[in-house]
Amino acid sequence: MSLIHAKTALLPDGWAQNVRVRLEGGRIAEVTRGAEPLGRVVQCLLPALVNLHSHTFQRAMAGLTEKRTAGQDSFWTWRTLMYRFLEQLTPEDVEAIAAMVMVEMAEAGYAAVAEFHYLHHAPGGGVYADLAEMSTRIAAAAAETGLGLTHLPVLYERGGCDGRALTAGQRRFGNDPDRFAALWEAARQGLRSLPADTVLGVALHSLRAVSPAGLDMAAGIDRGAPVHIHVAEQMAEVAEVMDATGQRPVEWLLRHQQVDTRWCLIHATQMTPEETLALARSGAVAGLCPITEANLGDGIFDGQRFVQAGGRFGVGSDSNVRISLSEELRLLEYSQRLGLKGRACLATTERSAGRVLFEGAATGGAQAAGRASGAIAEGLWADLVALDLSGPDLMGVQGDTILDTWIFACDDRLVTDVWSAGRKLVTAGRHYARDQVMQRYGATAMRLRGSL
Ligand code: NGQ
Ligand code: ZN
Repeated sequence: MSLIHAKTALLPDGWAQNVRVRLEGGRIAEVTRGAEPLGRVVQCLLPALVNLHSHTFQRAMAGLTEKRTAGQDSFWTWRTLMYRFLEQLTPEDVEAIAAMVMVEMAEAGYAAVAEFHYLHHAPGGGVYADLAEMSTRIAAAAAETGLGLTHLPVLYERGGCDGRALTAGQRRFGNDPDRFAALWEAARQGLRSLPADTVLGVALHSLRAVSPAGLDMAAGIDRGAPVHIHVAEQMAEVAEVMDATGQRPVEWLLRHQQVDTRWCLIHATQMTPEETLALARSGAVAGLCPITEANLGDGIFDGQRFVQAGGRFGVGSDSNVRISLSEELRLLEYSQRLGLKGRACLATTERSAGRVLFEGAATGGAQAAGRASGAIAEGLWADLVALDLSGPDLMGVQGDTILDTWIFACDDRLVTDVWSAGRKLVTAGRHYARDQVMQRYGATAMRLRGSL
């Protein structure tokens, strides 16, 4: 059992002062307002977020893809570089990179990650002795770093909507539905040694890479588990799905699957207003990755319309080109401002932009990850983050302005402490395993960088 005392805390019904949180068995056992200071004293306590979309391995190519390679570089030329990069990754590399990413996520204020995991096989496409070798490596990184894990093995069947074969660069991802079912079961075994907050879900890579039959099979593999899919990220993707089905990707998915609260639609940057409203009504989470979407030139999510219609959203760091929770939320709001030529686009009359962003991403991220968290409330996992309010920007600041100042004027260096299901990951801004993880990562990344 342990106690945290927060001078100010964001509770489900708003800000409260002198809040004592009692942790037991990884969960929040009791929340008391107006308490005397006992236990670990922090200045500001918030629910820690789930990072709802990540491909950890892409972290090691951050910064290496910003040069001109074609007449006009694009998402698709970046993808070619990404395929070239991943060709040489060993299981040891994948584990070393994942551990580094998880340390960085924790230090940014995330308590958990939903890892959209599609790099399954050996170079050339041969299977490892353990079909879920790579999943087991992600699990090992989670065990070493303590970050909460929602593991999402990804079905990837084909090179495009017309059923074309996988290209050489895609062979490491490929499975037919039967082998995928076996891999998914093996992944469950690989997660066995992880703590009780671990979740196994499922993902479909995209409507390009998964057949309608594959989609039915994977979405039905566990009716209680989260289902994620990359949807409508690029214009060329919309055109390809239109060509094959006569419908736009989000439109097609909403008509052909029972898209409800266990679904998370990643990106959804290309939607008509009708699709945006229909997605908001479905109860599914829109998984937004504003930093990566900007980096890859995806376009702008129709956020104001979606949020005003009651749509649920969360944020993820996707390519991990930069891992920063505050920047992810800032860019989500700023992209709306740039598109709409307005200000405070996601704010309501009662709640500031920072508050809407943070609370929305807290509850949406938890829903998308199938994780009982996202608020400081009894019974939920103790996923908590503490901020330092003693610096020049935050001295004397209260309420929603704390979140606005963190998100729009500061960065993740305000994060002092992070707990994931009660595990203490970060103290004084540093993850407990940072040194050992960084040493291993440094050697790995130096070697890999030569390939791009
Ligand atoms: C991925 N990334 O799977 O890593 C994709 C690129 C694709 C993003 N969608 C590959 N951001 O979509 O085919
Ligand atoms: Zn992605």
